[in-house]
Amino acid sequence: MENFVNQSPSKRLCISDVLTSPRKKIKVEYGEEMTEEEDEDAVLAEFSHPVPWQKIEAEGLDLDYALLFSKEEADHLFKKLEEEVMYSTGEEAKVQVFGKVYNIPRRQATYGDAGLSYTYSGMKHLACTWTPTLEYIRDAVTKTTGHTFNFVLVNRYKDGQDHIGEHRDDEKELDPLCPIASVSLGAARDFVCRHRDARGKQSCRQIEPVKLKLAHGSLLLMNQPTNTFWYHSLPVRKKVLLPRINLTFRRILLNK
Ligand SMILES: O=C(O)CCC(=O)C(=O)O
Repeated sequence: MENFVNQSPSKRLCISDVLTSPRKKIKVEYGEEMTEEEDEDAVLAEFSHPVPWQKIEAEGLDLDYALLFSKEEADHLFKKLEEEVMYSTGEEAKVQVFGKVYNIPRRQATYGDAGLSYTYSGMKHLACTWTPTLEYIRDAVTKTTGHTFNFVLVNRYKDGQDHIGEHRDDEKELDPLCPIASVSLGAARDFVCRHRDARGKQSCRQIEPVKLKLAHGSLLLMNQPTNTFWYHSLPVRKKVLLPRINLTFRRILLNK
């Protein structure tokens, strides 16, 4: 298996250029950090879901990764989302790439505050009203990170054939001060980040991709300026037979 930065506790520590003491740090609200030894009790008192964070850094890349929900809670949330989320059909289930329109290789839905919309890959997506489970997860992410979100993009991958190609979430209507918070439920999937200067045949630099396995119940924060310099994708994995739901909570700027 390749260099996955969160593959196993023993492997984590080998990749010292992208990780900073993953087991020693707990991230607290508004980005401060303190050691477990120093103030574990205060952290446990403050958050309903105490989460050990891993910081993953590379040139222009800044990610935080943690397990947010226990297996039991994640199982329950997955089941509730399967009941509640209504996925897009028709034109909204298509994507435009270099002027050509394709069916997306997964299912998608957009939820958020009243009146919000988000345009990506050439299609405008209106927000449906938050469901109770999406609100619950959004509030758990806010409680843990200190950031508020007014929109979520839901991606459902029926199995490892479903995927998302390399892209950046760099639309101008996204608030640059707010990270994109990605919650994963269901089958663990590989998540690959590639620097914009190290992509394809025209690549002008050799920069190693950063690869993570996004676990059931996990939370990944894509902090600034990650989406300026790095593309991300969820590649096809034929051996994955189970479904996965991913929620990317975002803050959309009003009047953009
Ligand atoms: O499913 C994932 O983990 C990735 C989703 C994604 O790339 C996006 O919502 O922009």
